[in-house]
Amino acid sequence: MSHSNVAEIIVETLAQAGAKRCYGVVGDTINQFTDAIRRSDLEWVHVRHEEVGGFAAGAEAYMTRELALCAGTCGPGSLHFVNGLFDAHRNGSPVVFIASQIPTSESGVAFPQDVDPVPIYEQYSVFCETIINPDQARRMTALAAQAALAKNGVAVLVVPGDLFTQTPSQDLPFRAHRVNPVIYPNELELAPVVEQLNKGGKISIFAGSGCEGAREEVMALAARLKAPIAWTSRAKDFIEPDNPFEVGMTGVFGLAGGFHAVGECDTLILLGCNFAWGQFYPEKATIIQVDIDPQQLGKRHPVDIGLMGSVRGTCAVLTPMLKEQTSTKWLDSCRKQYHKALESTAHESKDDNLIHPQELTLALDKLAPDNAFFTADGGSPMVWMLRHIRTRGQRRTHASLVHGTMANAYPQAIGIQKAFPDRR
Ligand SMILES: Cc1ncc(C[n+]2csc(CCOP(=O)(O)OP(=O)(O)O)c2C)c(N)n1
Repeated sequence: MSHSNVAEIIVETLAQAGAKRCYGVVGDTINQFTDAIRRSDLEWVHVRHEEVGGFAAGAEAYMTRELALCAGTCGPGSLHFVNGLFDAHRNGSPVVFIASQIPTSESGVAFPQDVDPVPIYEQYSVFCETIINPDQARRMTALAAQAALAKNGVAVLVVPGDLFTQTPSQDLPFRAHRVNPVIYPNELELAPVVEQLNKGGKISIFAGSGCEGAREEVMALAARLKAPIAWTSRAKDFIEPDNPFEVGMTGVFGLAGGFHAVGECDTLILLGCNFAWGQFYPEKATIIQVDIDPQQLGKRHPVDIGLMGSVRGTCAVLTPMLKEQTSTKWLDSCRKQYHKALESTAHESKDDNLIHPQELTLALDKLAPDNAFFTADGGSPMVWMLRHIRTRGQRRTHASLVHGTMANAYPQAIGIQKAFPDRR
């Protein structure tokens, strides 16, 4: 017989998995859970609207790569998290969301506030299950945390309010396991890639968010191929700093350098890149795609060679197999276009008395510390941030880039500030 109740077991299992704080609004069906948090080392962060909690948890988890939590009351409380948590999930943030539910005795009889969160959250989550028996509490919580951390997304745990105070008949030591394997293609799979890249010509790299933690390896590949590196908005922080191959973004946020590097190359290497707008892919080039998730291969545009592997692991084995290219003509032309376009969009209109947003962004870029975090709302603010804030190593940027919602910047900043109180 366990001495802990379900609320205490959930809190303990999540803290063990690395969680530090939980965002939400207290009340009715969640009260026993928040009381267990009060008696633990976890911090409860009160918000006025749950959407803020979803954004804050998502941004905290995005920047720390550790678990962040949020918790909602039954019905409207848990519903309010939708935009924040869809954003967190689509940004690849490991978050566990405790969606409390009406008491089991009232289930199925249209009790006030009854809303089934499962069909809502299962479409954008890595785990979405209900604890229906106290004996499941530790196992289900461990599996939720494990799914969020391993699959980088939101895990939803639905808990009827009356279960929180119940005590399981047995409580086995289930816990979340963390994995971090190095995955790369075998030699047979790499052979056609080596053959294609050794032909030389106009080779470009298009780096996506899968390049997180792979900066050195991507740079070494570009150096060997003399390839310009274009990046997606979510790869900016990992690829932009101190990069002699930089050509910026393509697409509607991008500028000439990235647009030409991607659209007019002979060979395009997509590295952990899930760029969704087909019209910006090249018409004739040979396309090689590397992704840790094989389901992403050829998803956005037809590709010639699809490889499963982490960007870091794949570049590390591929680069030494390649001939060193010597001509920098293609790289130089793309870089020249990028820097020219960056300069001209930064100072678009100077002949009136208005403060143009690009100038304001440049001023922030100049004055902010080298390790500052920047968040920007959906709309043009995020375009100015992505173009004109130079990340310089420790700086980080965040916005609602896949979900594309609005009013995200302030709540995301709350979560980041909580996790990094000493940085701006
Ligand atoms: C929640 C939400 N509502 C509406 C939209 C559609 N939308 C995207 S950008 C935008 C305009 C944003 O306007 P503003 O904040 O003034 O920025 P700007 O016009 O400078 O882009 C709108 C309405 C959205 N993406 N998300």
